[in-house]
This record gives sequence, C-alpha cells and structure tokens, in this order.
Amino acid sequence: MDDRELQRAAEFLAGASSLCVSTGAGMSVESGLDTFRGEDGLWSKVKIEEMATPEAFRRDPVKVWEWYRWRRARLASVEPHAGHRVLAQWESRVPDFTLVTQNIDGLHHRAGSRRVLELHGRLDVARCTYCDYSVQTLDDLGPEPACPVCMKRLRPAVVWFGEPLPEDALGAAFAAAARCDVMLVIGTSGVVQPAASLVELCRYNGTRVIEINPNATELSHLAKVCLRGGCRDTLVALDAAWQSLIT
Ligand code: BJW
Repeated sequence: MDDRELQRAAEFLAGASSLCVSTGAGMSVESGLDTFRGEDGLWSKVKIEEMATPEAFRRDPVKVWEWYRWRRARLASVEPHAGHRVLAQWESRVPDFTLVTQNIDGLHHRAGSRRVLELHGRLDVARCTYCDYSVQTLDDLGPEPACPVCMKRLRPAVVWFGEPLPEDALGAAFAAAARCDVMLVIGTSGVVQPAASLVELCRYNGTRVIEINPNATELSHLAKVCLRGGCRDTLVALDAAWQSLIT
C-alpha cells in the first residue's frame, strides 16, 4: 500500500463532517465468505438465472433453498474482522456517519455497527412469500420451509435481480451519498445497480471518493484516492493514520 495515498485518505477523513461508507462482498472475504464475481466468485459456480431471480425460485424452490442453506451454514461459522470493527468505531467519530452495505451477512451489526443501511436484505432472515411473517435465524429450515402462519412458502429475505430494493434503506442511502463530503467505497466491483449509482452521484457534488480494493473496479475512475490492498489491513492502517492526525 502506498503510504502517501494512505496519508491523503486519512486527511480527507479528518476533514469530513459527513462520511458515507459503502461496502460490498470484498469486505467479507477476510471473514471467509465468497465474492460474487471473479475467478472463484459465487457466479463462477452457479448461474444467476438459476439462483438469484424470483423466476428461479418459482421454478425450483428446493434447488434455490439448497444453495442458500449451504451459504447460511457457512455464515454461521464466520466472524467479523478488525476492519468491520474499525467501521463500527467510526460511527461515533464523525458527526454524520452512514454505513451502507450490499452485503447480506449481517457482519457489520455483529462487529458493533448500530446503524447499517442494508440494500440487499439478510441471509439470516426468511420471509413468507404471501403474508408478513419473517423469522431471523441461521438454523437449518429444511429443504422447502413453509410459513407457520399461512403455510405458504418461505423464501430467503434477500434482494434478487429484478426485485426492488427496500425503499427506506435506499432512500436514506441516496440522501447520505448526496450530502457527504467523503465517500469510502470498500470491496465492491460497482457493477450492480442501483447501489453503484451512490458513488456515481459523487461526481456531481464534489465529494471526495476513496476506494479500498486490491483490484481496479468500475468505480475507480471516480476515486481521488485508491488504496490497493485488502480491506482489513487497509482499514486498520487508515484508522491509525486518521487517529494520528486528531491526537
Ligand atoms: C476485496 C477483497 C479484499 C476482493 N478487500 N476488497 C441499470 C443498468 C443496467 C442494469 C440495471 C440497472 N438498474 C438495475 C439493473 C438490473 C440489475 C443490475 O444491476 N444488473 C447489472 C448486474 C447489469 N439490478 C437489479 O436487478 C436490482 N434491482 C433493481 O434495480 O430493481 C428495480 C426495480 C424497481 C421497481 C420494481 C422492480 C424492480 C437488484 C440487485 C440485486 C443484487 N442481488 C445480489 C444477490 C443478493 C442475494 C445473494 O447474495 O444471494 O447482491 S447480486 C450480488 O451482487 C449481491 C451483491 O450484493 C451484489 C454486488 O456485488 P459486490 O458486493 O460488488 O461483489 P463482487 O463480487 O462483484 O465484487 C467484490 C469486490 O471485492 C471485487 O471488486 C474484488 O476486487 C474485491 N475484493 N477481495 C477488499 N480482501
């Protein structure tokens, strides 16, 4: 990692009164979860149209649940890392701090973040396809779980392709992206909409964008500083550099 770039990023953070952090699957890699794209990503092993659309679920719910049951079991065995904990601490350091995530793993909450805007739902929640029932658990719900209230089908409470994102979270995320002076984008390829547009907004209001990612992405051209490294060590180093500016 380039020390001068790290220092520049720390100076941006120290000068920010409104900070928006946006995280993607790369944030969870160092906890032991998979990304979606790239050589070993989830989409190299299963087809999106067979697993992550409402049509796929209607066609073959048992197959889709099988994949989610495997991912839920994996999630049950991982922990947040030091980078998640750094972001949780920043919540009380900046007057206006917003954490937006595309991740469905709940690791930010488990690391101590209190206010997290989750754009793509939660893997540890199942909800009824018919009534309002939902349940939060990582227990195995079986091959074809049914709603205990109305007996219709339960589904993973995640956002599949072609489905709308939760209105409240998305609205709050756009508002935060529009008013922040610094946006920190961590571990996302930036190809999925509307999440990627949050960063694109910064182009129009002079927000300073910092990217943490070992690889260049669709959003790198919008960043004033690109920190090329893994999220855990980079966040820990960035936190130390920022603290040295305020003490
Ligand atoms: C590291 C690292 C380390 C590695 N440290 N980093 C406009 C144009 C074109 C298409 C569309 C459009 N608007 C909407 C669409 C359609 C579609 C879309 O975006 N398609 C594009 C892919 C073309 N979007 C939708 O359908 C969305 N819905 C919607 O727009 O609805 C509109 C509507 C309105 C009203 C009524 C009806 C509809 C929904 C999108 C849902 C996405 N869902 C998924 C699956 C969630 C459930 C599950 O997990 O099973 O969400 S897809 C998947 O991608 C998942 C992720 O959250 C999302 C983003 O992935 P992410 O996080 O960026 O991961 P990767 O793998 O792509 O990247 C990882 C990065 O980490 C890489 O850059 C690595 O380098 C990096 N990395 N190691 C830091 N150690």
